[in-house]
Amino acid sequence: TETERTFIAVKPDGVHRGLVHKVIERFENRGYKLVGLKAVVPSRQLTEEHYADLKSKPFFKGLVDYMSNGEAPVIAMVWEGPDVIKQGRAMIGATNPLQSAPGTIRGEYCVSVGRNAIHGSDSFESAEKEISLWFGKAGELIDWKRSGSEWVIS
Ligand code: DAT
Ligand code: MG
Repeated sequence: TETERTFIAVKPDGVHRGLVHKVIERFENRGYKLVGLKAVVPSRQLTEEHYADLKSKPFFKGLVDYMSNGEAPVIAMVWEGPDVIKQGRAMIGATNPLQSAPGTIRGEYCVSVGRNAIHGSDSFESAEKEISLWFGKAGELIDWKRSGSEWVIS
């Protein structure tokens, strides 16, 4: 739907590498609306919940360490607009950057699955779960109308 929302996060490697503005630029240019944004050093518990479906994977501990060690924050965002969950995943590219198409964020900026710079919700259910996990407090998400949105969404 037009008011569909997804959780997008620039991971610590992407923050170190100065990619925050590149990510925002792509979503903003396309016409999506930013309804939440913050820098967070996630606790291990938050990170483990976020990646709960990967708990049994051999890389899980390393993944949680790197997300939550505080060497850089995670830049957490919620973006809204038509089909944004699926389109956001397409804009990000395949999990393994060596399989990410040129033109996608990972396909432009990354070469390693353990340093793939960005997260995006992979389904409606994940988006709901991740948005409430990272932006659970009242007032953290803003309902607003982008000026000129009638020239972007008909
Ligand atoms: P995605 O981030 O594309 O949704 P995922 O949910 O399967 O991918 O995995 C979450 C993150 O875990 C991924 O962005 C990077 C890390 N990861 C996945 N597979 C990995 C692997 N084989 N080795 C190291 N890290 C991996
Ligand atoms: Mg995933």
